[in-house]
Amino acid sequence: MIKLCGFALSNYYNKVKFVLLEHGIPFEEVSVVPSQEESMLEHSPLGKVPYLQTEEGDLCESQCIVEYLAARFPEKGIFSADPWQAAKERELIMFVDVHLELTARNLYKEAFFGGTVTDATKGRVEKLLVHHIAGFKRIAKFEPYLRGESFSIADAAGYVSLPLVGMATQAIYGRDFLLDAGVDWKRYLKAINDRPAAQRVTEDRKAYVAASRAA
Ligand SMILES: N[C@@H](CCC(=O)N[C@@H](CS)C(=O)NCC(=O)O)C(=O)O
Repeated sequence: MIKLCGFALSNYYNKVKFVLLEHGIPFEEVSVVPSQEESMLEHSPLGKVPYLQTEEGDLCESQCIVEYLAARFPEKGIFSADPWQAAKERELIMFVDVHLELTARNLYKEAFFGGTVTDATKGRVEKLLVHHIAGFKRIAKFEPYLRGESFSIADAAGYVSLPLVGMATQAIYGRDFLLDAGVDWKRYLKAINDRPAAQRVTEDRKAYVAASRAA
């Protein structure tokens, strides 16, 4: 059986978990935290999560994992069958993962983990994020889903990462760049929260946070 390795606070772990749950693909969760230990790097070359353990070996990078799942389980229809629709889903995922989340990630140390980020970083991230969010707005529909009236694979990425972009910018700049740009990610989350797969991802994340606080 496929093993998904990582932890429930990780947005990229949750992106893959959402896809597995949404499509009823059997999997086991294995609790792994990022590290630079050789024993970790043997599985995930940058020491990041998630990674997948399959009968054939390990695979890292959430989007590569999603693509693998789509190819291995074609009957699940993880991407739209229409090539254009599927390409537009991939385009949105790229915007969320790379242009928005990866840019905002430069702020997390101070926004979420009690560290500090230089003013130079804050200035650079602000310029980039404002630009990237404006671009994202041109292609994301929010009607109520990213691609329009129907849920798509792009929403697995949006669900787990848009809140981080909003919360990180709120924490660092005192204003939520997404809300400021008219991207109502809170309303968006409510639409996705109807889905049992989303509910499970969120419940597990909250349980993880509660357990960490109690420890
Ligand atoms: N591009 C990677 C990003 C994965 C990633 O950044 N994971 C975080 C947890 S959410 C991590 O392992 N961070 C530890 C590190 O960067 O060393 C993916 O899509 O899987």
